[in-house]
Amino acid sequence: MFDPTSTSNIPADLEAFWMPFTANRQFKAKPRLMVAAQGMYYTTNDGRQVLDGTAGLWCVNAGHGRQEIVQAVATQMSQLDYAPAFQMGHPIAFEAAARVAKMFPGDLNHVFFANSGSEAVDSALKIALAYHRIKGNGTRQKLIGRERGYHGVGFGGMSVGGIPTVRKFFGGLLGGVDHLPHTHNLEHNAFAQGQPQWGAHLAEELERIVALHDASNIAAVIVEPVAGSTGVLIPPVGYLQKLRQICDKYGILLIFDEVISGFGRLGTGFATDYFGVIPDMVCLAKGITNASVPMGAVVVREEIHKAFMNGDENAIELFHGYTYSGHPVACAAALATLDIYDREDLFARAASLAPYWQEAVHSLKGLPHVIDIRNLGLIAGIELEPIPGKPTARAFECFLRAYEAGILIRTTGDIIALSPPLIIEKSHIDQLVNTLGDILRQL
Ligand code: PXG
Ligand code: PLP
Repeated sequence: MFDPTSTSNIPADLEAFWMPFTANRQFKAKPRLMVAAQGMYYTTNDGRQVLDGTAGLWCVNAGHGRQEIVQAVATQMSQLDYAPAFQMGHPIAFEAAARVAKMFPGDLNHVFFANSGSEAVDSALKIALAYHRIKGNGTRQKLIGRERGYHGVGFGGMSVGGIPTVRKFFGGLLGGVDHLPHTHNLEHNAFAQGQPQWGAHLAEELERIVALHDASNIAAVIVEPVAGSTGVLIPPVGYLQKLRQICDKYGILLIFDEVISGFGRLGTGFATDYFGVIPDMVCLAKGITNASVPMGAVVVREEIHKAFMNGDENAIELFHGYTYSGHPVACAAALATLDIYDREDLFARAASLAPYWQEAVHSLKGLPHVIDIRNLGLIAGIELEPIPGKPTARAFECFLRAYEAGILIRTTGDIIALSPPLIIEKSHIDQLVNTLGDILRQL
């Protein structure tokens, strides 16, 4: 039997669990199991402390084992475990929505709850389509994503997403989708610190897409303000502003997928604040509950929400929702999490650490195989030269050695992505970067 308190046990049956986004056979031959976590560190099944350089999967922004969240969740679960989400309510969902809405500027003031980033994305895309239809613009059905974008794994998010392996096995996907080019360019931007100077003009490709399809057929553009999953692509200076201008010019909704960039990752509440660009909808997940309980959300502008609140008062305005939309336990976790962010001023803390972080990660320049380093807020991407004929192998080897050496990093392709909890100390940054440097030197 698996004893979750033991630090050495490996479950006898590893077979039944089909692991997500994992090389299952390789993993099960030599499992890497976490059995506990506190603050900046995981405890592994073989009893080692591993520094969390990735905040789980970009989500444990307040660090691990936060007792305030544990207490809030336990209290909520004993008081009201669940109530129907459709045609019924419970107070804490309203409280959580108002609290999230208050974090956003302008008229981004309504919140639709989901249970993951993927669901948040599919909800936003559906709201965009329904909005245009309700406004009498039912021909606006095309959705525009971006090459190398990641928007989760629902059919909507997969279709607007631009990572080939996430798409190619799954048939025709949604029709009527087109993609902007990605902004990655080593020739112009290698080793840029913070936002690269070159590339704002790539937003003008949206003009070409509009010319091709006509604005009257386009519902929305969705982008990650900072692309995470694909290996950390920082938007060039002026790029997001230009996208906003072109969307405005043609009545196209702009959706920011802030599943990773939200909740302090850039040293501000959201990328929306960092770049000073206000989209029409924002997708959230991950850091909204510090990853303690699954939750996703879409923040929607007043004008969009208002368009639905018309017609017969008995009519359901949006035929969309999840059994667990606004789940009381997730809402309790969200409120406790947002309290921690406020009380410990963690977004400002991330901003104040960002210069040290930038200097630390860029100190790896010049080490073997490192062909680019990029950073913003408490994010870094370190791109390695692939082994000829063996893409991803070099970075994955680096990941395995890092785990053995006591640091958790994330790799995608041949890119190392770092995104630590915002509670990280300078000494942890040193540990992370020095350990990684040693590994790169020996790779
Ligand atoms: N949008 C964005 C921008 C994301 O980064 C999703 C949507 C989907 O969220 P869910 O909760 O359905 O997974 C994501 C998720 C990685 C990594 O290592 C990134 C994600 C998930 C898992 C791993 O880059 N992003
Ligand atoms: N499948 C079936 C058969 C269902 O009855 C439901 C919800 O009632 C779902 C899927 C969707 O589940 P959820 O609301 O948790 O997304």
